[in-house]
Amino acid sequence: MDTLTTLTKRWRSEQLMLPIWWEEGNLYLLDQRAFPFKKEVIHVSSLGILESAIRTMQIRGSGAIGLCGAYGLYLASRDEECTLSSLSEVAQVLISTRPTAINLSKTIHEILKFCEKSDLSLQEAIEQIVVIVLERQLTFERTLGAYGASLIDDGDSVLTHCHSGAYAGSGYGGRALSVIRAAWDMGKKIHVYVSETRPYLQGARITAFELGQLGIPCTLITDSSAAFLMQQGKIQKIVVGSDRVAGNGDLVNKIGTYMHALSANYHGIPFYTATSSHTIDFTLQDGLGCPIEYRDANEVKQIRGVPIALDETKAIYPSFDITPNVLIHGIITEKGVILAPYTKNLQVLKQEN
Ligand code: RUB
Repeated sequence: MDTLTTLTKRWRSEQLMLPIWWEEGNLYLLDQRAFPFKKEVIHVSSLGILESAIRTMQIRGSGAIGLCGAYGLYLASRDEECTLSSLSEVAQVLISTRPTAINLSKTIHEILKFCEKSDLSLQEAIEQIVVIVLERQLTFERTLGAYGASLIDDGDSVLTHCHSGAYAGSGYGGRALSVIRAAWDMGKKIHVYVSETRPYLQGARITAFELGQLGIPCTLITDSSAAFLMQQGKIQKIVVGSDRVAGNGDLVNKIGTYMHALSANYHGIPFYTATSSHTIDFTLQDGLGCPIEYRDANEVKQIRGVPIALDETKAIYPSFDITPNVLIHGIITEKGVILAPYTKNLQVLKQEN
């Protein structure tokens, strides 16, 4: 079995685009706030640096922050005085950094549970389970990508929102871009519309950049252009990622997702979310029960530090929204494409949780 060091080496040789990695005894991540103009590497020499990187969205995306939780526990376990109880405290701090994407808390709880049962030392146990978590996530991305690609036709223009790609996941394609990447690799001549995703601009800064690196043709649009392009017959499919999916199939994802789903529904365009079993929250009967993160409203009043509104202007910044299951054509997972009725059909993923 790989260690974290050998896993990174192997993944590098597979040309994966890693958002966070372990190398020569140190943890590193790419500062996604610097994209697309610079690739700035942050040396994560302490838990405080990691915690702040998640809170300030130097690293973001549901899959990637789940991996941050895993690496954070590993970092903590390298302290000789680390115990299961001090690890639980670290876990609480990490979980508190971002409330909506469920991968963070689920991954952390899975690791703590594994450690409680393991006969290995805490550090060895955590390294073993972190490698398992990383490998599994990459496998999920590739598998769900292949299932999702079957829904995309040659010649389609696909709209995606926010950034659900390699840098938001383990390094292959996250979720939505795994589908797009797999379709492209199958030889389907597709084109991607990328909505910019105000205010952090994940679409403009990261999705367009990543698609460019893969050589997949894409066009950047403002978030508000999507309905018009659908009306003009320019968009054939919509594929987005997922921060959490409730047991009934309601989707919690980046703010603006709901608006795209409503437009798609009106125009009869299939709207899909790509996800995996560890993002389904079976404790949530519907999406309305999901905690929605509100971020600093000042981010709405500026674009990359440049003010666009008066200081006294009031703003609000809900970071995620809830798309009701009736607007979702299918849920792409590592076990195939799940169709409605979701409460019943998602059960196939339950044992994975
Ligand atoms: C990220 C976001 C992405 C999801 C889905 O939000 O909403 O659409 O994480 O991507 P933020 P994936 O940028 O605020 O973290 O399903 O691939 O994780």
